[in-house]
Amino acid sequence: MQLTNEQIADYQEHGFLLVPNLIAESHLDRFEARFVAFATEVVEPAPEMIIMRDIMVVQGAVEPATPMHAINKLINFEDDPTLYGYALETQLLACVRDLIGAEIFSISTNVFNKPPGVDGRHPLHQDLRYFRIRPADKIVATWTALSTATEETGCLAVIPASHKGELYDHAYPDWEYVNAGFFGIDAEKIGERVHVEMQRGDTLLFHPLLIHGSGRNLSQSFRRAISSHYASSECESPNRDWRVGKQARRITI
Ligand SMILES: O=C(O)CCC(=O)C(=O)O
Repeated sequence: MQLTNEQIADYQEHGFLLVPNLIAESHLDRFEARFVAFATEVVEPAPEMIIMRDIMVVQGAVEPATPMHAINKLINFEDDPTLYGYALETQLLACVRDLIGAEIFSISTNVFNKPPGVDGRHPLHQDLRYFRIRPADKIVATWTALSTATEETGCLAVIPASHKGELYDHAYPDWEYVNAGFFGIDAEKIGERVHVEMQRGDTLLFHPLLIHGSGRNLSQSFRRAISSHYASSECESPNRDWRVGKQARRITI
């Protein structure tokens, strides 16, 4: 076991758990360098990988200072052994298995890049909105800071214990610039948000019903994170078998 019984109880009570210093510095360097290589087109994207540009850049509202200032995220890195090394990190898998059981699949992967100079907010949302598999309690997200994440740089904000509620309707927020797929909920009445400040290498584990989002990056540096979702092999989906989906990978180590 990687997590203590107290940590597991904490996760179950609040819907999230911060595990400090989980991933080695040298591994973070490797993931970040690989991400930059993809984002700057030094390396061809792996199959299925998508590199997304910030909406303000796409619409010409800001001129990115460097190519990295144009990118908001990279998704689907399952076919890149370097980045996917994140999803196979020993300590990370141990935490995930402590929360959802031994037989697991990774089901989605992301690198989040929040550059300075753009809006870049991620509205409050629940990740279950993006998944058809259930039960929710057998799915967990991992989000590891690749840079210091503070309120100033646009760290994650969560509504503690909101995972005990329902899956809310999601829609694009009424903001001038919203990145593609960044759906949100009207969470004002649901609870107080708490900012989760993190150091590089810290990992947040969170439940797919936990309401969370992130603010603007008001600093001069990038706020980056690498993330994966995992589901127990016990999960089911309504139509086709999710286990043979393009992004699903059985974890065999
Ligand atoms: O990294 C961010 O700013 C947002 C991440 C997020 O919302 C998520 O992992 O679901």
